[in-house]
Amino acid sequence: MDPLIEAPEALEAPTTSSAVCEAVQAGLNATPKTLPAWLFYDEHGSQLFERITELPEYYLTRTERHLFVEMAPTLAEHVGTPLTVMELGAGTASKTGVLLTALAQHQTPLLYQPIDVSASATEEAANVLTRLVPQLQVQPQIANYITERYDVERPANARVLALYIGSSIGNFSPAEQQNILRNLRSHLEPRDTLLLGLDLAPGDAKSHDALQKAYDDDAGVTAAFNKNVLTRLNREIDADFKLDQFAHRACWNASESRIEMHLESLVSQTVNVCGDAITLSKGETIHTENSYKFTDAAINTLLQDSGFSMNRTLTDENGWYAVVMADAV
Ligand code: AVI
Repeated sequence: MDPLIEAPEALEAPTTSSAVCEAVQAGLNATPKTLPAWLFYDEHGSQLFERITELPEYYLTRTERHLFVEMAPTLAEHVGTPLTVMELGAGTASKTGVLLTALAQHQTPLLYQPIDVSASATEEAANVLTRLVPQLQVQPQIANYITERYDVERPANARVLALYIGSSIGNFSPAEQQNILRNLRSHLEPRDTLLLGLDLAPGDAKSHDALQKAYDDDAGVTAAFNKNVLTRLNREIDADFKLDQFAHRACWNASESRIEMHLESLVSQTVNVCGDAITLSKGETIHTENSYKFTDAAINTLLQDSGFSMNRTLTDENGWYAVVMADAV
């Protein structure tokens, strides 16, 4: 497929080890040092992420699921019928079942179009969802929605409900967020609906401490998720990171409105990466992830700049997380 959005290297997993070397060396020779975010999601990293979503401190997944249960009837009424549902980065679609169950009560059959880079995750989603919602017709597309073209099928007269949930948008820079939504908008028509899940910025409702703990839990699962990128590099490109010489750090960057994850070098050391000797001083960090958090004003601006208008926002009783219904204009 043709590249669609000019994606920074950070978003695309290379397929050869020399390309991995090139991407990793570029990041580790930069100032400050960085590693690309795709490194998180090997098999073990994906399992660790699943465990993160069940942690008491990681409120995002749990809260979003509750909001879906609460809003499903209103959403079904708003979008009406005939309808088709598509989802960007659907993965195993573990939370989508709640919405599809409600929507399928108003329409049979219901066409669901998950788009994801992982064929195995999409297959699992199709199996689980069709058992849960027998009226569902699942039509998956295997594509990287950041860098590849995708299609949205529209059965006669149907409105499209586009799902982009799980706070996935938060792992992209503001420019990338806008590109993703603008590209999505180009597949939609006025009166189609976007359902967007976003994590809210700390403030009166959510303390910095609560946010910090969501990314640095007591059981150390997020620390293991972060350090797993080093294990992956040791295995895949024969690097020699010593895991006990790095510590997981999560910190709030107020001016960028994002939580950053870093790996801090606990000693002065040299690491060999693809024949390159990388030196790290004591206390120096490797920046591994950004997770942007949104104010109401930022959500409005992002939607408006991408061709949507906010219809309704649902937040949990704590005011920590938001699911936004927005109409294509
Ligand atoms: C996948 N993404 C929405 C998660 C987040 O909250 O930004 C990734 C994550 N990183 C650490 N914990 C969870």
